[in-house]
Amino acid sequence: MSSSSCVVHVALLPSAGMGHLTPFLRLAAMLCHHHCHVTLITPKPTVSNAESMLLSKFFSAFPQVNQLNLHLLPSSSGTANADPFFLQFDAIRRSCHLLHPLLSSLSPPLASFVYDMTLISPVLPVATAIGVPHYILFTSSASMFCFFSCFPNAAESICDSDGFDIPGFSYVSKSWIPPQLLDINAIFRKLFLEDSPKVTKLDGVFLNTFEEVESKTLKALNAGELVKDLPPVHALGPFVPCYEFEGLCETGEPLKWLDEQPDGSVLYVCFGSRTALESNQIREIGDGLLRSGFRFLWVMKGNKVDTEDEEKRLEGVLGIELVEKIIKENKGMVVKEWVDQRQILDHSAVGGFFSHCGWNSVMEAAFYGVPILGWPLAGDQKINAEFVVSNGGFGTWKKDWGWEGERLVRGEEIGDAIKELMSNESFFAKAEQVKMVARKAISIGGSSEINLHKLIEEWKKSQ
Ligand code: UPG
Repeated sequence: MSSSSCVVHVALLPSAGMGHLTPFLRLAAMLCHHHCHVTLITPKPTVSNAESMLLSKFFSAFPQVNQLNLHLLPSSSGTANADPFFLQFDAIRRSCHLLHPLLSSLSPPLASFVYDMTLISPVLPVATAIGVPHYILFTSSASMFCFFSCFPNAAESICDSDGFDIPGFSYVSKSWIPPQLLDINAIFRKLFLEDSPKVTKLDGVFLNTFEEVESKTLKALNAGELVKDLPPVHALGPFVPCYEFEGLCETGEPLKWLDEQPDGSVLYVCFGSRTALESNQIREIGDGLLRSGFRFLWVMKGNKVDTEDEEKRLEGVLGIELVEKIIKENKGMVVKEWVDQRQILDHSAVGGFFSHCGWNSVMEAAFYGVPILGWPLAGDQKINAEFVVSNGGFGTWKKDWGWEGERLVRGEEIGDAIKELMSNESFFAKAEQVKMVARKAISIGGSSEINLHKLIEEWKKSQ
């Protein structure tokens, strides 16, 4: 087939957790809007309730998308204390050989296969055997991708040095490197060491970022300055939150409450889909919010994995005294449930975001123009927090607060940091600028839109 008008068939394979699933579904929606035929491979069962709800909403909104279930083999390294999302990465990796019969029988034949960054080693032989152009969606920043692709070379020396330099970004100090990557026995480090050298075997890398905010880093990557023979790295973001399927829940009460607050007055507090802080730290946050004197909407998570029958009452985690104080001061709302973050960030009452700096949250804040107070807790989040400061200037982060659980961050420190964010006009101005640039990148003729368009044209030609 060589017609340029033929339908392009793209298969997508996400990995575990909302932080990985959400960008895949947003990419799938973009491809549908560009008239591609999309097959979404869904590893089953999912870990969290939020993932299964999002998938069912997605398939109702996009009935034209072909769903293929990948029935997972049990994980090999299951222990009671292991992170359930890492166990799921492992289970998906161990089940990837099952993809060959699923993919090779697809009709029309695939023009492209996009899979999660955590699946490189096991998917590579399958994609190569089928002979389809294949790409990873790296669900973090270009700076983090630099770190990922250089990690094997740097791994030995990092342990004995203070850090290393990412072109166009910053010097990454050793304390920003997630502790699991410095632990020679950690699954996460093994995955990095095994997968990273294989990036040169891909046909390309997709990123949920945009050229205007990470241009030097993207240029350095694409000029081969970091890794020889690296395939093209394509910035396709920011991926737009999709009104067609993302209303996971009603988010009724928080939105009603926001409607009653003055413009720009509320700090939104949420640490992503999989962070459950210790209860003493949660209480310090509550104390800090009250001390700041600002209005707040706080989405609290009691468990790493959300379940359908989760306890929604707050007293158990916050303590009755703090709950009563919050009610008495009448300045904040606390919920212990999944909210529709996109609707909250888009609300005119929201003037700041106290975030763990998961990459999706950072891109959403950029898209909606909301300044960030970053408290990076794990993984790529310190690098993402530094992005907010050095690439967009639309926020700040506290470098001495440490990783999750490293030390108890006191309410006083939290209150001061909130005041610093919410009282600084320049953060709002910068956030507004980033929002304009983000929206331009994805509009017709914008850098990310052009990049996606070019890819689809390439796939059409190569069919
Ligand atoms: N979200 C909601 N409602 C909630 C909580 C979260 O809609 O109540 C959404 C949020 O809008 C975002 C996603 O869930 O789209 C969460 O993603 P992210 O902000 O990236 O955080 P994590 O869930 O923690 O993401 C994991 C890693 C993070 C990494 C990211 C992408 O923890 O460090 O950057 O995956 O690889």
